[in-house]
Amino acid sequence: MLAPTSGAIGSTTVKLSAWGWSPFFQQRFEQLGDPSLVPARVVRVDRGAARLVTEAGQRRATGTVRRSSGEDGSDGPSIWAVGDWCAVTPGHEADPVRVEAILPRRSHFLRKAAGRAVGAQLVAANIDLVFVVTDLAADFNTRRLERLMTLTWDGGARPVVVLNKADLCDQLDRRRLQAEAVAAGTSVLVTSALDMQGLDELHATIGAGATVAFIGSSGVGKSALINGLLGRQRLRTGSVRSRDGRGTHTTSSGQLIRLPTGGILVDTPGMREVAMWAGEAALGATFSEIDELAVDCRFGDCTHQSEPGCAVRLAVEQGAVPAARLASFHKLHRELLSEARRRDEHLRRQHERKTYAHYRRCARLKRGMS
Ligand SMILES: Nc1nc2c(ncn2[C@@H]2O[C@H](COP(=O)(O)OP(=O)(O)OP(=O)(O)O)[C@@H](O)[C@H]2O)c(=O)[nH]1
Ligand SMILES: [Zn+2]
Repeated sequence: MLAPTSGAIGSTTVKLSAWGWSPFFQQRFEQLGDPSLVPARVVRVDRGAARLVTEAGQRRATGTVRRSSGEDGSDGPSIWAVGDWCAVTPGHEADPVRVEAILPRRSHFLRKAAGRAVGAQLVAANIDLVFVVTDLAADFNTRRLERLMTLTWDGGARPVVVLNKADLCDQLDRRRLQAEAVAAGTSVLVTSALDMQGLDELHATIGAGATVAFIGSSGVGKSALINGLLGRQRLRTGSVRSRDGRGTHTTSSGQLIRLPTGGILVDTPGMREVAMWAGEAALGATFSEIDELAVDCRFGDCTHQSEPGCAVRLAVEQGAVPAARLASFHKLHRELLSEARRRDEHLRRQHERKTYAHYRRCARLKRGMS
């Protein structure tokens, strides 16, 4: 063995198994065959710089990955993300370490690259379990559940469905059955973050050393559940602002947080966009025949509703595509649009709060000076 799972290199001793180190990664690490390196996990990424946990404590890393570590000598990952396991040069507390290689990932979650860039961006790596959260009130929608579960499987992780806000629901059994019907073998948990109900089951689902994340629409109670798991106010769940009773909050940039009962939480706002992108991809994949026909629509951004020269509606008129099929395409499209709108609203409120805080600070400074 090149690296023990626990040992004292510096003054601190960290048990890496508590951070998710497992035989899978141990084996990949040993394949590198370099006794001068130690394993480390990326616990935080801020503007490209990484914080890693090693057996000797936390270390910083900047710069680039030195070499690839793909299986069979193929190219390995070259840009780190929260959750990545790496092989690094051991360093002293204040010195940054050098990341020699990123170990092959067990799972990875992508989002559309930001701004005008095209392609995918890695949001988080090596997540074992994803809690797919929906609420038992306004958000409940089995097709969305299906979509988020598929996205989780595709990323390489295992989904667990969480039906939150049980306190607001008077048809619990019906909803649970509906969810179980689409969950097909995946566990379905019922919770109320408000009443701290079902949190023990949530805890029990997370094995020691398992890395978990939460996805789901805005306002379903992900932050409230996370606060419940942490036993403290990790993410600020805002006061109720809008008339539909949804709160607001802010999260820090991507990081891993140890849960008090074992397990590691991936806390990154990027997971929100992972779900968004999956929605768009699902639309194309689920309605591939409509996607193909749309190439012949006169307008590139045709919505197949009332535009002239629409090849999709023509196909419906000619009986090549059932009208019900186009109707469900429109329905899913509307759902995705409203999810996007909710997300934009969330970002707008966040921006507003920041600006407001800035003005208050300025005003305080001015008062202090006069
Ligand atoms: N009645 C009830 N309200 C809840 C429950 N869980 C969360 N809420 C409320 O729902 C609102 C949204 O909760 P959040 O935890 O911020 O939701 P979120 O999923 O993190 O939302 P985003 O950050 O926008 O993605 C808040 O006002 C919470 O207090 C619950 O179990 N029951
Ligand atoms: Zn069209």
